[in-house]
Amino acid sequence: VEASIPEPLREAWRKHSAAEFTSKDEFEREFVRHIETTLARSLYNCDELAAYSGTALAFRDRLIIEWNRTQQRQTFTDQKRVYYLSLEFLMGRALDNAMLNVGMKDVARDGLADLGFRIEDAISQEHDAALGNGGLGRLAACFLDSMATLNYPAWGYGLRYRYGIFKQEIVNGYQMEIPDYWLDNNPWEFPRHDITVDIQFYGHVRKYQDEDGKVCHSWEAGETVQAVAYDVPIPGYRTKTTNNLRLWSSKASSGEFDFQKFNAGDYESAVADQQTAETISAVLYPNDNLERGKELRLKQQYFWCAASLYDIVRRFKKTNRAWSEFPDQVAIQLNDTHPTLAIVELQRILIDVEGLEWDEAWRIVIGTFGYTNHTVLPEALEKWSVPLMQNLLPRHLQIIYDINLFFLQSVEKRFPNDRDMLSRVSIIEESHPKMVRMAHIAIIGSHKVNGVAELHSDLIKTTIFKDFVEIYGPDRFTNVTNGITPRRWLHQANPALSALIAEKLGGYEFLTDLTLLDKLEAFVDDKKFRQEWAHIKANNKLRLARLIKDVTGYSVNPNSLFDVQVKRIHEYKRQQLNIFGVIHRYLSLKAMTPEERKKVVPRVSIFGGKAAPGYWMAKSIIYLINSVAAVVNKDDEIGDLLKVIFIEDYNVSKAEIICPASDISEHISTAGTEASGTSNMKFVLNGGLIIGTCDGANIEITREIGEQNIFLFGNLAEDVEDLRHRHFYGGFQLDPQLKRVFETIKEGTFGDPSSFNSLISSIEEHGDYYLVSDDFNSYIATHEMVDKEFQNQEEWLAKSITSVARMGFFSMDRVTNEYADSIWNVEPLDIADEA
Ligand code: AZC
Repeated sequence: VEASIPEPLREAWRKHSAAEFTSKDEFEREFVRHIETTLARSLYNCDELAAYSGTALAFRDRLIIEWNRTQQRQTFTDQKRVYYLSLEFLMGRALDNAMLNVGMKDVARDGLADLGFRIEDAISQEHDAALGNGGLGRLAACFLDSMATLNYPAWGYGLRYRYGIFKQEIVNGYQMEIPDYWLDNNPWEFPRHDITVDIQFYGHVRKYQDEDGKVCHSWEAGETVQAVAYDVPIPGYRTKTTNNLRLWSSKASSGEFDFQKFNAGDYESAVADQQTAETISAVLYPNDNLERGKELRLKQQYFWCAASLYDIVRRFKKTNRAWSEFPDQVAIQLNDTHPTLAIVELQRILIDVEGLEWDEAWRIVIGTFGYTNHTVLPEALEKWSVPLMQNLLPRHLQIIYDINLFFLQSVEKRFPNDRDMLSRVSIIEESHPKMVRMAHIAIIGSHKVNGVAELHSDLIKTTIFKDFVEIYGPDRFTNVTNGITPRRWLHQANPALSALIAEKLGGYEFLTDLTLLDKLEAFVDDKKFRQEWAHIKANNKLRLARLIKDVTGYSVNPNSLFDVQVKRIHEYKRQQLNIFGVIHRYLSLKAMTPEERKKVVPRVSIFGGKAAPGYWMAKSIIYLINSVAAVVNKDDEIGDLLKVIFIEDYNVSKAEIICPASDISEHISTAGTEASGTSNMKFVLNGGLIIGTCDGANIEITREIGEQNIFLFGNLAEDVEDLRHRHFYGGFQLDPQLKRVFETIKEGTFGDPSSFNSLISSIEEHGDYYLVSDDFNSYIATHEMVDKEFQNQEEWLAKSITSVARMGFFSMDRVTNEYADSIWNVEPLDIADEA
């Protein structure tokens, strides 16, 4: 309160309050001012990086103004807020997005041209903000964009990693990992050195009685680390709302610097302690769909949850409301189980610090939280060892045991004498050591649990969380099928297509109401429109061909069929199926006569994606792809008929170039393993067709666009269990075409075959868990159909246009509104009548 200027003095402030630039001239003035003062450079010393910085700083000023106003507006109206807790935010670049959202990109383009720069060159200087692994982190970023665009009062909370996801380099065909130090020249974050929270770890719990004789608990910490807030403005598209993403950075607590050591002359070890504190937010764990139970990871989780909750509770307490109103003011969404400790922490604050009774506190907790599950893969389900938790968070472990006790008591009442049920649903797994099952806490402590596509949401109800459906009834479980933001994934990534659509629909309203795309279907037979559509795809393919030349040195023929699979490398996503298919294609081409080859559609098989550094099998897949590329791409007999490309360091900004350029993309996970997938949506929205299994959101994409517009193949989720069983017990026969592929590899066609032993033996000998052999035949047959249909370009174009027209359902805005209605119970802020 003391920081607030008294009313009589405010006039002077208002007179000088910052104003946005509104013209090209003003933009240029702001740009030059930043170059000359903020950056201390000049027109004699301004390279493209400086031009990027100057532009970003000019736009940043605009965002800050709107951002401050948004925060004031939200405080003033005091509506319920949403807090999205995610350990990952895969944001990509911010400048282009900010320019498009503010609506001043053309102004900036002209201004930069006056000053000697191409806007594209400035944009491409920006380092991706890559604080995530894959789909889960990118979904969080799409949420932020959509919540701001729809004017929801919403905050994101995450960690400010010093190192984001590693940079991938391919050296002699192998993946190498380079640390991604991304914070230099990052104008988008604001350190808030005044917003800090001391976070406790270790220590012990002291039990005592208060004046009324009530038994209380106090956690006496063994170590304290300071959380410092860094804020990132999140502009909505063509709205005044600019929301906040708050990222916490760890620092030695001011009291922590060990003065005894210091005075004893042990300066170095005092500094070393300081560095230990800083390691908490140092690095993003690079695993996608895999948990490894490392203590530092648990520390990250608690550090971030505790700091965020402290902040949320502090904000709530300023309103002087009764605690019972907390869930009417606050909705917290848990992006997977990573923030589950927030449930325990809120219960701890309410009972230990605020003195509420257990039951009242627990009602508040459940009313506040929602939990989104993103995977059924067992290796990704988080469990923490009890001894580890006991040591790091002794009070939280007690509370977890109490939550479990009350829960199991209630289950026992409803299901007497079912001991198996009790041990299955218990938060504690009775293993050695005992483990805390985080998903169970998340379900028990939330009022809604959702999956991310229909099949996935059904699967969690019938498999991993079946018992909880019996206990709570089906209402606690729901589905919200994922989506993507059309701002980044159509308008920004594919400006020409966006402009063509706008021309046909009479404006850009489709960017905020994607269902309007359906009006495009009326133009499917319009000759000129088709030509323009085809022309845009051709240009996007040229742009990708240039990127390929840049990063791999290979030239590809842009008239080939571009076949793309870009995503994290994982056995369940089955890049191995794809590359085995490529080898099969190569063998078929080699066996053809020159006459036959003339009829073949030339193809470029494009791969991209990172493997977790410790995931040997995924790394072998990358090595195989590159080994096949090395042989095929220099085979003169084959020439343009087949090229194999691995684009290194796949990330958000590369995805923006790749997605608009595909003819076909591959979403070919073993049925029942990919919860949703979101790149499938990006490719279709950009006019690419897809080949896919009946898995995740592919199923709903098919329902929306029509099954004649998608290439589906492979076994169904309901048959997977039987098929797996047959590999061990039912006379399984390796697919003969796949066998031929394996023989070729074993002959050494692609180099030393021992490098690929484990890849092959996992299928031939170890049960083929991902059913590569079972799906191989239909995969190959479906690719033959793709070749055939691609030759009829008119039909292909019709499919492409029709599909885009029917993609309205997959807008992130639909997703955000569904969460708001069915999980958060929040309303957007009405900003219409404001000046
Ligand atoms: C991913 C799913 O694998 C992917 O199918 C989904 O589209 C995405 O989440 C967004 O919901 N999951 C993860 O990235 N990670 C975990 C732990 O599930």
